[in-house]
Amino acid sequence: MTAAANNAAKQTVLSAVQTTNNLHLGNYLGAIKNWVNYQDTHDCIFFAVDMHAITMRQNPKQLHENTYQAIATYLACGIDPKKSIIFVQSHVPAHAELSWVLTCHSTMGELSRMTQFKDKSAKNQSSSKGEDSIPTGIFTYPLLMAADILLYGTNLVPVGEDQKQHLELARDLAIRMNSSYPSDGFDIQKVPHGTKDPHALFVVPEPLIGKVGARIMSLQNPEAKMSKSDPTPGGAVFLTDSDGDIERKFKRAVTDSDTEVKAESQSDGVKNLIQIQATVTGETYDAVLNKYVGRGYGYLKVDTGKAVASAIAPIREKTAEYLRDRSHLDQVLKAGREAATARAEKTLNEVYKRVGFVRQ
Ligand code: AQP
Repeated sequence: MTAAANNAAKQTVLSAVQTTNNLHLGNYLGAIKNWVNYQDTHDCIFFAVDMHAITMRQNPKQLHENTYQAIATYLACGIDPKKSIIFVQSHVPAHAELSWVLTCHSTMGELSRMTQFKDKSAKNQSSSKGEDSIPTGIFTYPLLMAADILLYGTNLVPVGEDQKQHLELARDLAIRMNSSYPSDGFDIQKVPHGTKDPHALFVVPEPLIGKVGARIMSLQNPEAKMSKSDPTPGGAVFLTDSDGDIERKFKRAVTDSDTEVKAESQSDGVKNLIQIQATVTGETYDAVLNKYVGRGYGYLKVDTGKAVASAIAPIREKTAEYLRDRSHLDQVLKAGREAATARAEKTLNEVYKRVGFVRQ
């Protein structure tokens, strides 16, 4: 059965977080909090992406620890191995294998147009070494991401604004491969325009926009998204931070040169604080805004810090508990690896067969 045919009653949702550092408030509010809700309505696949993480040089011990930390955090946030497939990307070799096939079906031009490649390579480019300082993995990263998605017959991919272009590439590749490699007896050239191969190789994935926390910004540079690799101290609130650290980070959050909250317009820093408080408490943006209009920024910072600290505390405690029992985490990962491998290998076999590789 091809991945396309493997579309059971529920639609498949797939998402992941890179293991470049501990997870932060943006990962929780923008991604994992939504994943928890999808579990009751969708066929869910969530994994930790260690292979993407090494596109930038990582400390091996730290990467190893971050990977367990990510899986423990998923469980602590409510991702349930009985409802979802949970695994580590490098445990399923089909990701790297399909990525190579996709590499051979993409062009330098389309990868060069990826804005994340342009941004990350600009950051990485030292004046003395030029292009020699840009890891090739940053360039080919979207192809591994396309493989992650296409292996599982994914219908829906929860994506942030910054990942939309990569999803678009995954869609283009799925369409290109479906038309280049139709199923036996289905000649795409000889059928009426627009006819769909009922046994298409890949499902063409769609973006899924989450209900909450679309984009959480850095507390120190509110024009940039909160990021694991942000070097500015206090910019990111990690899910491992103590209550005291969280409250301190919010007290020091950058706002603007005004002193009090205005009803008519808010700076990026103030908007971010309101958005975070609203997402954490479940209130609307306007309801939070109305509580602070005419009051000093300090009140908004303190209350938001407290709200975030009380939302994160149970996650931090449960994560630490899961991390104390590595053999349980390993069992969860083994079951996840087996379930993911079974699905991924079906797709990969079909891909290899259709491109003409000899199968044994
Ligand atoms: N600031 C954010 N606000 C809302 N959602 C966010 N996500 C990440 N940052 C925010 C969402 O979390 C999921 C996993 O993202 P990721 O960690 O794999 O990669 P990223 O988007 O590149 O996150 P970082 O923290 O910026 O990682 P580094 O610094 O390692 O590159 C995605 O769904 C993402 O939208």
